Amino acid sequence: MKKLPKILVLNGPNLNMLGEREADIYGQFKLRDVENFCKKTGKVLGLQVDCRQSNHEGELVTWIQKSRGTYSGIVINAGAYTHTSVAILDALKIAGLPVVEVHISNVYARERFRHVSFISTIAIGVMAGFGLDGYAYAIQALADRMKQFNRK
Ligand code: CA2
Repeated sequence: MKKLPKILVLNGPNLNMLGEREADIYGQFKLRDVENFCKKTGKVLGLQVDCRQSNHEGELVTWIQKSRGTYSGIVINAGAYTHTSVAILDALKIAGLPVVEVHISNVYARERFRHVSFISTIAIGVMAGFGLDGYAYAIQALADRMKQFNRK
């Protein structure tokens, strides 16, 4: 059987707490729902989606470093590390894969410190404010980009 292209979906700190608090900002769904939704979206698009979450910057960095050669693209909601982590930015640069940044909330309608993103400087695009759907849009964007590149 032909192997499907693989997409890595990464979630950062505190996203394991989804559905437990701040439902007004982040909705009522849980991380498990995000991951199942991403896998389902991938299946429809002919992609294998692997999902990981960590509260640790270094663990995220290691997974990103190792993604090269295995994955065709990365969807990342780095949580608060979005606004602080040069280490995650550098790892994404090293991996050299197309990246789509996701935020469940509209970070641009929130505190100013959330308007800054290290990741968006190298992302092909950013989905913010679309809740759970933002992950599906991000996977779709990677699938479209892969099709475009394979045509060339
Ligand atoms: O909107 C997003 O997806 C964020 O990446 C979420 C991060 C936040 O620091 C970013 O500025 C925007 C925080 C995730 C915290 O998740 C929680 C889940 C349940 C209860 C409380 C926080």
